[in-house]
Amino acid sequence: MKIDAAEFRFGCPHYEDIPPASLPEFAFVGRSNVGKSSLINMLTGRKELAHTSSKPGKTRCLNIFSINRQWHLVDLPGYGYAKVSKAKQLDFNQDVSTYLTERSTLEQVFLLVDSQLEPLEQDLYFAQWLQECTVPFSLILTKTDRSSNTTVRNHASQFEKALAEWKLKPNRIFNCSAKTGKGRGDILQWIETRLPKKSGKQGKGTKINLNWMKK
Ligand SMILES: Nc1nc2c(ncn2[C@@H]2O[C@H](COP(=O)(O)OP(=O)(O)O)[C@@H](O)[C@H]2O)c(=O)[nH]1
Ligand SMILES: [Mg+2]
Repeated sequence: MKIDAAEFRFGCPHYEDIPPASLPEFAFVGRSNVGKSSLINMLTGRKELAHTSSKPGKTRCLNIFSINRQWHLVDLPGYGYAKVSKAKQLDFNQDVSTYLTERSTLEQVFLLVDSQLEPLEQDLYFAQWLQECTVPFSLILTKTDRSSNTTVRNHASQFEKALAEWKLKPNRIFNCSAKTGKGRGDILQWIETRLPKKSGKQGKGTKINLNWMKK
């Protein structure tokens, strides 16, 4: 998939304020600092689209980007904030969990995990929760350029083992590096196969709900 257009559409901490469901959505989520913003910039080929920050917990909004006016990339707040209060953390998680369980156009979640680390319980619990809520997900092992191929392979197979033990079934597992661009083609191609085929005809009678703009 060639990315012709990537535009920031909307950013808000609360689920009830986000625009009504329209295009197919692919959401990206993971612990703070896992490399989510860097990956989004790498996938879209835009250097500053998702703000890359070294401060954990800075991305607190559900951010929606329109890609090729065909699908939405949704950047969800990271979980496991170190520097936000427990009460706030709960707040953010509530909005994320509502989004993940109620958004009708959500096609799939990409759960990012750090390839430099052995599988973390926190990530496995999150994957378990997704599966219990019947939210389809794939795993992305990030920052593969930072370790040797052997280390990445070891961690990947530890992950596969843990997934089997926890009876978790991701659609796919991708290896990625925002630095080298590894995995970009695979992920974009995978997303493309999930998009409705372009018919060349205008969709008839598609009602757009604009109520949210009137608030
Ligand atoms: N070498 C390398 N560094 C990365 C990669 N992805 C992210 N980083 C670095 O990891 C840190 C956290 O990345 P960021 O994208 O802000 O993580 P986020 O908190 O999940 O959005 C930053 O210093 C990035 O430059 C990668 O693929 N390779
Ligand atoms: Mg970020």
